[in-house]
Amino acid sequence: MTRLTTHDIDKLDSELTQYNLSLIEKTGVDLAALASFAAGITRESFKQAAQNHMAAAVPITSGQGIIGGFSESVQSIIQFLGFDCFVTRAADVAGIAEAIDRKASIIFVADDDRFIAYNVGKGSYVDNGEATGRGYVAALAHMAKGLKGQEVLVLGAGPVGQSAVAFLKELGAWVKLFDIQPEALKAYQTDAQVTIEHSLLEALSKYQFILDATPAGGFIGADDLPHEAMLAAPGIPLGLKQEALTKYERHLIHDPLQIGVATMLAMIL
Ligand code: 2YJ
Repeated sequence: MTRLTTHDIDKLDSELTQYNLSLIEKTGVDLAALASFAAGITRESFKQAAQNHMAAAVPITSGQGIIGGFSESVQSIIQFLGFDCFVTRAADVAGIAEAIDRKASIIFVADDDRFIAYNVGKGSYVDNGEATGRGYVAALAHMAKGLKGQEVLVLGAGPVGQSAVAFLKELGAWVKLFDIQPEALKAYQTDAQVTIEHSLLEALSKYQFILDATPAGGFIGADDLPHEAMLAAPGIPLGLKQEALTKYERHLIHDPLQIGVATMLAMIL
């Protein structure tokens, strides 16, 4: 799993408005609408829920430690969606205690392996991998003006890819799934809505709609994809090579944190 760096997120806060406008341009809807759709709630009820919640982001020092600006970026995204959110002064367990003392009802915490949003009242949590998979499918579905009956290539059968496959199936898409590790595909061998792809290059050339949930960077060239390709790419670093990025930028959804965090929030309410 890729670990974010400060560099990935250093402009996130100041560019959220612009980011949201570019999402609208590409998908027709904004971040709140995509997250609501991914969570299966209405945009109205998402907006409404902001009145009843206080969120907190707790920095976690374990493993490789705090990523400068990570908790603050989570806070910015949540505030951008109209919710109150604070970053705790204390880290780790003391930070969780502080969040609860200060009446947080939703707590965001991440270490090197997991990133979760915990609903204090309900005692339930949402994982970033699952939320990211759903959120990017929501973005791709809007870009494609619906995915029912469409073929969608999913690259990577890790937590994000698995969640994407599940949501694509809910939406009635035909999933084409590739992973460099064949063991990761075992669970899908008898799935009538999922076809396993064995050649990456062949698969890339065949499908218009692509969800890249791999942690691999720079493996998709400009000539590898159909001209009309649309991509949702949660993976970091980006799978597209520079020349492919230039060619497909207007039909590419890719961000370090925004869609995942927004969808975690919508799902945990
Ligand atoms: O609190 C902090 O600043 C750090 N402990 C944050 C660590 C963030 N974690 C990651 O970037 C990991 N890759 C986990 C993210 C899971 C994404 N599905």
